Amino acid sequence: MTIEDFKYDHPDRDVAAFKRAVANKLIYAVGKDPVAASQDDWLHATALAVRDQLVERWMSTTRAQYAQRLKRTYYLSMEFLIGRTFTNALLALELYDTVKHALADFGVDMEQVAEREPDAALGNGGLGRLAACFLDSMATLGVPGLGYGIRYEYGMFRQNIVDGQQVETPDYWLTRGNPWEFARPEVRFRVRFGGHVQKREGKGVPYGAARWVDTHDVLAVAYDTIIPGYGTQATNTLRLWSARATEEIDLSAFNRGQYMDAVESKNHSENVSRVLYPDDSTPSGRELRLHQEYFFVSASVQDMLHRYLRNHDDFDALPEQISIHLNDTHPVLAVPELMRLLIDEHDLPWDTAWGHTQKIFSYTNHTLMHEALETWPVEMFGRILPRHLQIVFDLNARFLAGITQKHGHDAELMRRLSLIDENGERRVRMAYVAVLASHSINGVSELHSELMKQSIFADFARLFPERFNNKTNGVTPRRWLAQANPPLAKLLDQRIGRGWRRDLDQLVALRPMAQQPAFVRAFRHAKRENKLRLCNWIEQHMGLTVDTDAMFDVQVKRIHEYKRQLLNVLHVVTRYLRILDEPEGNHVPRVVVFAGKAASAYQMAKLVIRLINDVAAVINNDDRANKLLKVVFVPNYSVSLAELIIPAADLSEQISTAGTEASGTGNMKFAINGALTIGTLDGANVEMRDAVGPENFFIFGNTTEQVADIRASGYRPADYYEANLELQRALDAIRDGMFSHGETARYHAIFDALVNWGDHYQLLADYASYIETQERVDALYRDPDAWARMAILNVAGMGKFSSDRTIAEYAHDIWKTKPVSLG
Ligand code: 26V
Repeated sequence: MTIEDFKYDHPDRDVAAFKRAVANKLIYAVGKDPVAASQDDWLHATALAVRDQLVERWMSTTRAQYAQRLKRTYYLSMEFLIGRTFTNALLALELYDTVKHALADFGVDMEQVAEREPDAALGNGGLGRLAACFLDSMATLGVPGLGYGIRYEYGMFRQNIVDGQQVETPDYWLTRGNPWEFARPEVRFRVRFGGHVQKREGKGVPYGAARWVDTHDVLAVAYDTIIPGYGTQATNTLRLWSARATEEIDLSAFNRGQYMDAVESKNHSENVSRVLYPDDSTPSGRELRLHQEYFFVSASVQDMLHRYLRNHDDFDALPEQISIHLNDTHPVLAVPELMRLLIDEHDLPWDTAWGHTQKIFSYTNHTLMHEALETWPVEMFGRILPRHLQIVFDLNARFLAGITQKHGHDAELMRRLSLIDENGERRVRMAYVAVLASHSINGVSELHSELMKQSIFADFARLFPERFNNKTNGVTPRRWLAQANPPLAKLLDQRIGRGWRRDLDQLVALRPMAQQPAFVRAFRHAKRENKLRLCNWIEQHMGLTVDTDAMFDVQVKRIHEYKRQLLNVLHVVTRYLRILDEPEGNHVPRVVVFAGKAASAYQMAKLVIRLINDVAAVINNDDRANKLLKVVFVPNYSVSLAELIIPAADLSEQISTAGTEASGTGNMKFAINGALTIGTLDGANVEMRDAVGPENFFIFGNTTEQVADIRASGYRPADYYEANLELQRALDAIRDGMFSHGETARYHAIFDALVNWGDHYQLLADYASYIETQERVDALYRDPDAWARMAILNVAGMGKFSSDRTIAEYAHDIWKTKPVSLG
């Protein structure tokens, strides 16, 4: 049979055809009588019908990639923070109105149904969401590739706020099944752990080759999701691995009558893909995490080689055919895994394998925070992955020998460059393995890429300057503008056409419109609609009434000391005290919105959440102030909530200590949606300010250099506390129980961290500048048209911050991939 003879029902796209498709899915796939169908059933049926529309694109993309023998990029990431898929797919397929009408004919409200979809929250924050934006852009640009990750059964925990405090509950997102994925039970690879290593010798066996024996094995089973491109037939694939026991149950144990033991060991193997680690600040050091990392990269690399070998019979062309990108160090084990497979299983000599490896790998660093840099104890590494430890040791020995040859013996330099940290318990430095193995190492903003070369990778940047480069992050305008902000998207379509979805630079056409009163009015109207939508949500879900005309001042992101939510709180408290001082004063009304999760073991971050909620409770219930100031902590921040909150913001808070936020991507999402930014010269804020003009951007605080100088010359936060009476009052109010019913112990740790224990992130040093800048923000807000004009100029300048631009740079500079061409 040829493909031409293969007949099937091509899914039509009109309302009638779509109604039939949904009806068929409801009955034959979901198995529900329409009279008994719930909203979840309708969602499931509709999702399956929508997915059908993606399959042909997917198959023709894959076929074309093969036919054109294109180089593929494999994007390895422990996290993909996808969020919902339904609305995104409808927009990509331009089926939104069709499906809405089809469902309306069944008496089903599409928007309500869409709200039922659980987020795929397979990530912590910035790094995971970036991976999701990149998949979208790769599909849209036709970059041949695949995202590889883990199909966690439990995603990011759900955050409940109980008595003002964070309480975590598990996020079992697969309860009702996942209509978007294709299970591929036949695509499975054996992943081995433990055991020991034997030498292999003999004819044709390369020097150093080994056999890895007596291992505990787990199977990795593939699940594929189609990632649609926008304005193209091209798609991308996200392949996630799920752990299965190698045997259904251990029969020998079973026969001995130890039924529970047998089943338990099966469960144990399958734990590998059970749960996302919800900490993005400190590596847990837990063995399960190392198992997860190796599990998914081993399956992925085996899968790549398997695909390559389908149309090659040696490895000569491997570097021209594949490129592997490491999203931070979490997938770095792919390096020794590729080496192991090439040498031990395919008999390549070490030097050939290493030459290929260095051409294939590239690596992105996402944080300079020392405590976030991954290292694994040599003891644990060797116990779980004995062969990989040998390979890392060999790499290290060869690397350091080469250095000695070139630069002479320098013990101090060796100590600094070694892949093994020998200070105290010996540990493998994963970032160094990544740097050594990669031909490209990039940071995620200009500032961060520079700091990376001066700090954590200083020695390597001197050795291999040509490897280091910058790729400033971006966000997908499909989700973060077209989907999240229908009122603004519609206005843009009317005034500048629809092209901005695929070419965000077209937003510059808005620049002259900032001077057109009619456009300014329409722009303000769109913002107001988004604010109303958020007001309604807050009213319904939190029972709080907020004023739509107040300035919506928003900080939503993970809770971290370096992101300085506390600085924001200090401003809120200062504002509150000013209102109490001068009830009749001319205050600009504000609604200050926070949202974000704290890692469950991060006590200080959790205390910050509690403080925000306590401050909110006091201010919101104080009739002297609550017309002018409200504080809202939106629980359980997620991609879906970001899509609701960000378009409603007037002011975006990007206030990390300069030099600490690698890039930020929330900052971009806000500006694209017409918020003004108050921020430090940190991460991508610097480039955003340059893109929109400094006169349209509220910068405050010390620069990276000033922060470093202050630290070096002995920072004394108590001096700032003594000198600034308003700061002192705000801090004293927190310390003395104004927000904790007079309970003075509750926030002592916060007061002390700032005033007495060194204020590591220099909040007090930036406080005065922050407050003064907030006053300028207020002044502008008093002139709503002037505010809107500036916001328009921000939107107009954001073209650079599309992830399409970022991915085009990766593809051109690093991966050297050509887009697929679809007839
Ligand atoms: C770090 C760690 C460290 C130990 C193990 C578990 C774990 C899991 C996740 C992470 C990620 C931290 C790095 C991160 O998310 N960086 C953020 O990356 C964004 C995308 O490049 C960037 O915009 C943010 O500034 C940066 O904080």
